[in-house]
Amino acid sequence: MKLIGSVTSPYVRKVRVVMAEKKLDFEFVQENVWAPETIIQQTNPLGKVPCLVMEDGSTLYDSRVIAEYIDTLTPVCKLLPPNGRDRAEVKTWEALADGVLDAAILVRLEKTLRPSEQQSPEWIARQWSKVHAGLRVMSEDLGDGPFCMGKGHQYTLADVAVGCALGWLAFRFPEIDWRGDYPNLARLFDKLSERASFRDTVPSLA
Ligand code: GSF
Repeated sequence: MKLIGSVTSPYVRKVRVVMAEKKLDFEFVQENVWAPETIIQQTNPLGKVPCLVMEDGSTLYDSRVIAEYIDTLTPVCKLLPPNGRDRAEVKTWEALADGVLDAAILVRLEKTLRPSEQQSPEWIARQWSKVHAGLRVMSEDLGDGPFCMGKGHQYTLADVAVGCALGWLAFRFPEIDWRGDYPNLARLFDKLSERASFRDTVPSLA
């Protein structure tokens, strides 16, 4: 399997963490989707990473589809409950974490790609409100539990997604004090950061 991605994308990181937890081998092919010469659309018409290319050349996107698929490949470290309400709950955590990222990334793109006179403060404020509401709900739902899913559950894809979202906020928007505002998210993040899967995929500019 070939994973097309970048070392800064939090969605790509989510897939890399899942691959590592499942102890699966893959080739990591780095692609700068913002470069004019990018060929990402040959594998993903949406022009986005991550994109998984399988042995027969067929492709999967986006990160949620890839993560769900990879979890079925081996029983090692099951990250999604098999069915029912629990599975939907893990997927909702993932949607929340990805949604926080979607909003924060829109802010980043607005601020980095648009000339300042064309930027919309209302649009930016709208996206920030999603980020802050999302963080608040993550913290409330985590409570004092050891992982995102409550009683009877261990580490799941919910924790992977939340860890990647928090890690990316720390990387691109260190001024957002989610650690100070939500010590329980900081506690979870620090615990996740000790795992080899997270340690080996810390976002970097290199
Ligand atoms: C988001 C992928 C995405 O926006 C997923 O895979 O979960 N819902 C999708 N990827 C960004 C890179 S990044 O900001 O992480 C991307 O490839 N953007 C290129 C573009 O043209 O939007």
